Amino acid sequence: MRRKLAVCALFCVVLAMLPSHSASVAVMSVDLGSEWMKIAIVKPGVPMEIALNSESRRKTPIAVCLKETERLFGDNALGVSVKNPKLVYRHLQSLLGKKHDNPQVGLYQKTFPEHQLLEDPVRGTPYFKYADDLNYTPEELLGMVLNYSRGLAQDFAEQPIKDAVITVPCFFNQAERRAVLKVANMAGVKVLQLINDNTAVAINYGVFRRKDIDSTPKNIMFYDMGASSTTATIVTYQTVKTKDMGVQPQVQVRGVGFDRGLGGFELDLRLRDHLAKLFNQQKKSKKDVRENHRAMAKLLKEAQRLKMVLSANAEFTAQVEGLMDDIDFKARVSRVDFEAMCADLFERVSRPVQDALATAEMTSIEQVILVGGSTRVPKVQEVLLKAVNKEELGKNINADEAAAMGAVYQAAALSKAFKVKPFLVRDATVYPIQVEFTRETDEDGAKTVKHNKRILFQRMAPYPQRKVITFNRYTDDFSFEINYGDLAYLGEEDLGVFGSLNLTTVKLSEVGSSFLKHTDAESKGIKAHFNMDDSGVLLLDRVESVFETIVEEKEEESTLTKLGNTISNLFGGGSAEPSLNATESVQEEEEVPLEAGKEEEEEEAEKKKKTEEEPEQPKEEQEAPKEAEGEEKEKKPEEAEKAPGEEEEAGEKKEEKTGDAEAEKEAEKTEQKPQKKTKISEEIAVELLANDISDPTAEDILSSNKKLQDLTNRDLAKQERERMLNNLEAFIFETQDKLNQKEYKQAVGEEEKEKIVAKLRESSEWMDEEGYAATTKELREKLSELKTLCKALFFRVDERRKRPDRLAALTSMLNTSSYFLRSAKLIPEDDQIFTDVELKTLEKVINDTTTWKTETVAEQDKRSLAERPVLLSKDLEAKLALLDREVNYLLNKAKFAKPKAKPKAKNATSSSSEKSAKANATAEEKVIPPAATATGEEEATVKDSESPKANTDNHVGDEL
Ligand SMILES: *[C@@H]1O[C@H](CO)[C@@H](O)[C@H](O)[C@H]1NC(C)=O
Ligand SMILES: *[C@@H]1O[C@H](CO)[C@@H](O)[C@H](O)[C@H]1NC(C)=O
Ligand SMILES: *[C@@H]1O[C@H](CO)[C@@H](O)[C@H](O)[C@H]1NC(C)=O
Ligand SMILES: CC(=O)N[C@H]1CO[C@H](CO)[C@@H](O)[C@@H]1O
Repeated sequence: MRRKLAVCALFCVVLAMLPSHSASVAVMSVDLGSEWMKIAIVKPGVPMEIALNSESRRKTPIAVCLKETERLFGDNALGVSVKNPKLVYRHLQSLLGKKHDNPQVGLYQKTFPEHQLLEDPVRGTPYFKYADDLNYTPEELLGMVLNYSRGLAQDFAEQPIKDAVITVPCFFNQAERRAVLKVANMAGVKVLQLINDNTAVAINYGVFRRKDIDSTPKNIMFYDMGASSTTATIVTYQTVKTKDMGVQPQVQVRGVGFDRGLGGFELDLRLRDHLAKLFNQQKKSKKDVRENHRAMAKLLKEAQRLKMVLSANAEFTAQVEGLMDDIDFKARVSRVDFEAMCADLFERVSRPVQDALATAEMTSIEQVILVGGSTRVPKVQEVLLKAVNKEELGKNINADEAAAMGAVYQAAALSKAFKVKPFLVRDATVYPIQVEFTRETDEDGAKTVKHNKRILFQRMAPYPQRKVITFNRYTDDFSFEINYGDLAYLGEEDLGVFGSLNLTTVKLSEVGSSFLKHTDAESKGIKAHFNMDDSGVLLLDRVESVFETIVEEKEEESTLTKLGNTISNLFGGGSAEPSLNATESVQEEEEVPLEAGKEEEEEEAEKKKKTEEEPEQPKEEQEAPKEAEGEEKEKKPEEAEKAPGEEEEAGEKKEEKTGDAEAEKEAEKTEQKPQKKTKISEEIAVELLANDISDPTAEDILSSNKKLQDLTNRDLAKQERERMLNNLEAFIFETQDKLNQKEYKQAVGEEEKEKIVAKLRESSEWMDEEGYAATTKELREKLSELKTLCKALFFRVDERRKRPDRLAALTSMLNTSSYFLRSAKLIPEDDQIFTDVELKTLEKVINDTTTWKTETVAEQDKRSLAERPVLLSKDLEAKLALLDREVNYLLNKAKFAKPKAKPKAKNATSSSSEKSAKANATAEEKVIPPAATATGEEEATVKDSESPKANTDNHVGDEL
């Protein structure tokens, strides 16, 4: 704890919690790899920690074992994979967002032949056939794992957690990102953000080096080789000026290179296959070991160990006992052998570096930092060192945990429950996205079809970012396509894995009716508002048909403006907006707070980038705008068709200003002063058709959720049964043991003992014979029966244990109170602060308590230990409390009493009957009720005619 606080103070990472949040404020991150996941949490007072799993380990295998009666996760699931590989599902990441015919799905099937992957007839996606009538999608299986990760985080944080930042590989495309969001949805996890894993690493690196970041850009490459893929990411650290937060450090992703298939697991598989070959060569069995799934699973496990050992040693003997048909396997493998069989893989190490440099348009970087477990392989480092042309590689971050830690920092920043020092993050889109549309034109009576493309997001365009595209030539319903841009740089193999190059068909309706509604207004085009959100997911926020009217009367103008604004506000609310794919976290309008001050720079950067890249994409970039401008000028007087124009905006706030096209600016120049314009916006209905991977239907989602919930309930029921079984076993055992202890022997009656012993024996036999098949209910009833039978005995023993202490306390209290009473009575009448009633009341309590004590102790002494006691601990406690209250009340009165100036009216003392005395005694007396002292009040006059005790919360007056 102290260490944690020290860490907190040192880095000031999470400064404080806002008081408005009380209940569940902890947030988590999951670094969701293909083989492992690492979980981190932040909760108030405990900033940024890796959550240990139930085996107290810092990383957990991504695996789920579906047994007939229960599920196992993590290491437990992996343990089963050697004995029964068919039950264990892992490496699920590569199946997300893919069609069944994707090469990666084929590769998966080849790697895990024990599983059967079939094709969903509607979506074309793969699913696992588990049993005749039971299938699981990769999303469902990963959803189970993610839900399990949440459980681990909650156990570690000791509070419920819902919000998470989840890492994804930077090369994940739209379908793959949406698939992860679906997984999270099934797991009941609210995604604050999907973050690219290297970006999370870069945040972690930067956050702990804030002081070193200044206005001079520093370029750093993170080279991450994980289990199944490799990425190289170049980022720039630099301080930037923001509008709201002053100068703050920022990390911007500048270049990305990756290899989807290069990773440690491929090395493992090569080693496994090598071991299989060696075993077959040894000819100890007639069968081919490669046909035996279980043997191959054992070899894979040994291969993974072998790889690790060969990172440190030049040679090692792999061995597996009883590999197949009770035949042991043993073979020596050298590092040289290993490097030879993976030579082609090691050759691929440098490509991501070159790609990252090329996309960043850099030739060198300051430092290369290693991330990911597989960078520990010596050959990888050797090749990499050459590729980056450096003296050494940076190993100064925790290669395994940096991503989880960076992601949880981001989670804290996004959750609003924590105050986090701003650290601005600008990620980059790895794949360009464009809008395409065709239009029929009628030129000289000849119909021609024109195909148009507009780049929406360039390759490496920063995000989160909003963009608007304006269609100026449409007056009726139309549709357009959202597709990926030119991905030729990916190469054939990656393109095969990438899947569909087409994203979404957007069908607009009510365009025509919007024009009919505003025949007297000038159309400013159909504006489609896009948002590349924090998670790198493209959303179509809304589409509007914008008109402008020219109004002379000021009054009328303002009402119209109001109306227009109201409408756009309604549409801008974002609640029921059509979207390509919505995550809860991205729809808030006030998002991107960190980016607020960056609009101008962002725009400039955009322009710069554009001009730089223009030569690469001459057709899309240069032709279209020219054509648009040209036509626009020509046709303007006629107010007929307008050319589709493109505009971009850097942030939400720019929208109002830049929302109006260039044409408008020109119009303003010519006819400016006298008239004012009013913008009217009509929402356009949008229908979205997915062309990559269609979303599961509402029924699919319901059925998935139910499937997962049923399994969770089953697991919980099983846990509950096990708990009950343990409780019953423990109770029987403990009670048998107790009956041999002196305390219990003394307290138990003969008959009672016989009964209990008999029942225990019976229960014990029942447990042996039927207990292991018994239901939770039966177990619970059995336990309850036993408890009832033993209740009286346990009570007696317990009472006897407690009695001496309680009795001594009461005796001591009686002594003190009596002493206090005697002293109080000795106060001379003139100085007396206590009324007669008060003193009498105390005396009576003392008398009564003494009497009760004497009588009850005498009664108790007559009883044997096996009889129900009469001197009960709860009664002793009650008497003690009563005396304590009475004495305290008087002590308090004494403490705040003022010396008497004059004897008061005699009425009070002269009365002999208690009741009348009570009625008058306290009138106009100055009393501070005990309750008031706590609040620091000086005095309070009690005008109540009843007992002064009635005025105190914790003072029960005279019920005795
Ligand atoms: C993808 O989009 C392009 C351009 O809109 C279109 O020509 C092509 O037919 C589409 N491909 C598929 C498979 O839908
Ligand atoms: C308390 O007991 C004493 C002595 O037994 C007796 O004199 C006194 O009157 C009793 N007081 C009350 C209030 O019962
Ligand atoms: C004293 O008693 C008399 C008569 O019973 C009453 O009028 C008077 O108000 C009392 N004084 C006080 C201070 O209670
Ligand atoms: C599959 C999925 O998450 N679809 C969502 C897409 O966006 C709409 C609009 O917010 C949601 O209602 C869907 O659930």
